[in-house]
Amino acid sequence: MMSKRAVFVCALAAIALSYPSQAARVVADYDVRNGSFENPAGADGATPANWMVMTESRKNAGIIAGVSMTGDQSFRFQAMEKPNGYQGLVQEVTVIEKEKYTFTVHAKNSKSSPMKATGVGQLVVEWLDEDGQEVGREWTPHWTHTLSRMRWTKFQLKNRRAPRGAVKARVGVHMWEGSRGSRGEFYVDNIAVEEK
Ligand SMILES: [Ca+2]
Repeated sequence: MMSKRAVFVCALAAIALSYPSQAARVVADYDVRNGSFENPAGADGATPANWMVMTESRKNAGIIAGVSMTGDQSFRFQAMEKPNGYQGLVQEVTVIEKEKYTFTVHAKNSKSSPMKATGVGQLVVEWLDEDGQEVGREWTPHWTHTLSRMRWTKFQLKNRRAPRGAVKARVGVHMWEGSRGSRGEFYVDNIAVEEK
């Protein structure tokens, strides 16, 4: 027979175990994690938590402290000055087929080292099936050297329906340097996914 104290401890354990699952239900699976790049904090140049960074040069893509739309940090893409150079920032989120989603990113050009030449940035969403195969793709127009250095510009894919078979969306910001390579840098902050 269990003592009263043992029963109390078991009850506490049950409560503790129940909280993570409730919290997980509140946080929508379709939204990106760390969309404002505040984690890890104070980590200039670091790879942001929850995101995958694809680059041939680690120093050219990472968190930048002191430049932000909200919080203290954003993500910086700096040109590698390489023809056809490519860098990407990617996170996969869970979606439900036929539901509609809106994907948002905010981008700003650099005041001190603005984008030059053939470089562009873009928000790209790839719909993936349960085997990880692409079943559809959405993209915003490119931003170029004309991107504002003064204010954050919103780029959005509104009310896009997840195609049949889609279980994930791979949300990505890409920098392409184009045929001549690019110079300069731009920043992105407040990436979000909303369900309609
Ligand atoms: Ca931020």
